[in-house]
Amino acid sequence: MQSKKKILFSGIQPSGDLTLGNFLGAIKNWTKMQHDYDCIICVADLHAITVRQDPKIFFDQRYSALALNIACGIDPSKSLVFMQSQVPEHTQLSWVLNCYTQVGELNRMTQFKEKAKKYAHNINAGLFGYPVLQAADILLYQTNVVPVGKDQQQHIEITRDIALRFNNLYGEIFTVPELSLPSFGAKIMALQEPTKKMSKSDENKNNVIFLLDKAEDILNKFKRAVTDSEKSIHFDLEKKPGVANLLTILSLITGNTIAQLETLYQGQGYGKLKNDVADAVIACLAPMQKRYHELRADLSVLNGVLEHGRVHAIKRAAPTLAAVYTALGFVSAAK
Ligand code: AQP
Repeated sequence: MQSKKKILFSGIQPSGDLTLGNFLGAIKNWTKMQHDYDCIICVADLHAITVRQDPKIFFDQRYSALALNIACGIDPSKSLVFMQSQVPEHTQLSWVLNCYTQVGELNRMTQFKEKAKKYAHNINAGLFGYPVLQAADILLYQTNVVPVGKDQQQHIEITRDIALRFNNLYGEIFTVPELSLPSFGAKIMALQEPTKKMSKSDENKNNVIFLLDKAEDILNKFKRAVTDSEKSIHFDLEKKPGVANLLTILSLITGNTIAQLETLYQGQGYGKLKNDVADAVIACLAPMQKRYHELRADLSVLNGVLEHGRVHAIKRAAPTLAAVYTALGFVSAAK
C-alpha cells in the first residue's frame, strides 16, 4: 500500500567532495525528516556534468556522495535513495518541461549567472537548463516538500511555476511542491570569505570543510577562518559575518542556541571560539567518517542500495511520466 506520509524529495550533486555546508544545510535535516516523511533522496549525477568532470574521479565521487549520505544517517530502508542517471524518467520529463519553461525565466537564475561567470569557457545549455532538470526530479514523484539550503530557493520557485503552468494547461498532473528551508543555518559560509557560500567546488580549499577532511586539516582551516578586528563574540551577520558563521556552525552541531553561545563566550578570544568549533566539528564527523570507510570497503552494499533505489524510483516515477505523455497526446508510457 502506498504510504500516506507527505512526499519529500531532495538531491545532492556529486560535483566534488561533500561539505559541512551540504551536511548542515541539507543532509542533517533529511535524516531527521525521513522519520515523518516518505523521503526520496537522489544523487544528482546528471546535474553534476553541467561542469566538466574527470570521468574516473567522477565515477568515484558518485559512490562517495551516496556513501556519505548513508554514513550521515540517511537510512535506505526508510528513504528511497537512488542515482539520478539510472532513472531515465528524469531526462524524459526534463525534455518535456524544457518546452514549458521560458528562456527569460532561466535568465533570472542567480546560480546560472554565478556559474556562467565562474565557468566562462563552458557556458553550456545544460548549465542554463539545470533548473528544468531539477524541476523534473521533483515533479516526477508528486513531491509535497523540498528541503534545501537557501541557495536552491529560486530553483524550487521556478519548479512551482512550471508545475502550475503545466497543470493550468492539462489538468492536475503535478503536485505543486512546497519549499522547506531550515529555520537556521540555511547558508553556511566560506571560512575565508564569509559573505560567500561554502561550496564543494571552491578553488580555495581553506574556505571549505569537507566531510572527509582529517582532524588536523579541520583544525587548521578553522584557525585560518576570517573573523574581524573587534574582540567581541556576538552574532551580527552584517558586521561580523565570519564570527556569525562560526557561531552558526557551533550552534547547529552542539544544539546550543546562539544566545547561549554568546553568554558562554563573553570575554573570550576568537582563538578559543575557533578551537571549540573545530573540536565540535571533528567529533561530529568522526563516526560518520568511520562508517563511510566501512561502506566504501565493500561496494556490494552500495550497489545493492542503488539497484533497489533504481527499481523503486522507476516504479514511482513512471506513472507521472505516463500522465504527462498522455496529456500531451503521446502514446501512453505506462509500464
Ligand atoms: N553552504 C551551504 N549551506 C547550506 N546548504 C548548502 N547546500 C549546499 N551548500 C550549502 C545545500 O546542499 C544541498 C545539495 O547541494 P548540491 O550539492 O546539490 O548543490 P549546490 O547547492 O550547488 O552545492 P555546492 O556545494 O555549492 O556545489 P557546487 O560547488 O558544485 O555548486 C542543497 O540543498 C543545497 O542547498
